[in-house]
Amino acid sequence: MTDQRLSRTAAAFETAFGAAPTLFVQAPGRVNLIGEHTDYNDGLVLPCAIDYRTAIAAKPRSDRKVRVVAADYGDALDEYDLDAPIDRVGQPMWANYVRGVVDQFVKRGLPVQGMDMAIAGDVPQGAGLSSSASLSVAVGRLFATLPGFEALSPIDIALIAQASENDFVGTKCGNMDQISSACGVAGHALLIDCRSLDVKPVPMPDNAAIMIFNSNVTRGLVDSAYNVRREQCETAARHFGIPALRDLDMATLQARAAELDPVVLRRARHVVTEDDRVLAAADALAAGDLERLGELMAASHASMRDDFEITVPAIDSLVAMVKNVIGTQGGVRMTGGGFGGCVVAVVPHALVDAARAAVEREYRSPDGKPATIYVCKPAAGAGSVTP
Ligand code: GAF
Repeated sequence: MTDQRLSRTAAAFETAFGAAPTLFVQAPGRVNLIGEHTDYNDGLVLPCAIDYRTAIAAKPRSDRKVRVVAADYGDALDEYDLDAPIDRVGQPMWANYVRGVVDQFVKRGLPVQGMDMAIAGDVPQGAGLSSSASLSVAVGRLFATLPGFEALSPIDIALIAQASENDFVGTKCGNMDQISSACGVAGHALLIDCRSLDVKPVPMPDNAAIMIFNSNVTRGLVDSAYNVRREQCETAARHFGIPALRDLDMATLQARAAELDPVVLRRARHVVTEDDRVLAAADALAAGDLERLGELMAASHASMRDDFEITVPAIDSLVAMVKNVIGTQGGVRMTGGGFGGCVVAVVPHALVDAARAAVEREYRSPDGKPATIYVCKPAAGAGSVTP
């Protein structure tokens, strides 16, 4: 077994349950190239699944018991019965991502059976790279291998994972992270229409690498700030009598700007302009036009900083450091929910080392930490794996 994640899950499984697992699944994290806070506005996003994943080794049981061991959390065990109500637990938090998906399956009347599972992963946690979505999607993908689940598509699994996070875990996220994890295509970004759920793979240019710089700035108050942004977007949509900001255009927004609270106006302007940038960025990526992609990523970052107000000074400085190295030859912006987390850059392979060296030399978080740097490849979505 060469994949380190799989061998760790297999070892944790055998230690905890005294038998060998019979099923292996994995689901990737994601990085969003452009299209931030547009998913819950029914808009457009351009993420890709990354080659950092959550893996599960499992064995179906003949009874109604679920036992889950977390190799990344000291082999902590969570155990429950499918015939009793599945409750949210205070601790450990990871257990809720598994419980929530199982609960969704039960509520949808799917023929869930008992299962032993061991989980391990290498998606950086708390960095905005969707480690939790990858866990939820991996659990969904695991149960989807059982008889009676054949009709579930990758989008169904993504929506079940999102429903679990919304209703069980209590995070009011959109659908981008789960769709990216469930539907990723190796070597491609995904142009996702978060309303129609259409997913269009866009090839990554051969000459470009994806770099992720984790600022190691803790994303404080991220949930409450995220929810406030959502409410402001919903306020703007209600004002215009439309289902979501996806349905607003710039001409209408400009003509009726004076009707809106200035903060709500800025939030709406970010979403409307960001949707346009996503479409243009997908075209630029498909054409291998890194200069145009760079302009769009810069405009996206400025919009997140000035209109949506979700960047922080350390992130702005990290973006400037990378931009200084890549100039017009690629793009860089904050990625994910905001208030810290990661910066993503699409850069020619030839500039990877220079960008890394500049950030290693120049960047420190407010509490003195260097950035953690990843070079990743757009990866395939969740699936079964043969060890
Ligand atoms: C988080 C959410 F989970 C996503 O749904 C999305 O809204 C993103 O923030 C911002 O684009 O990752």
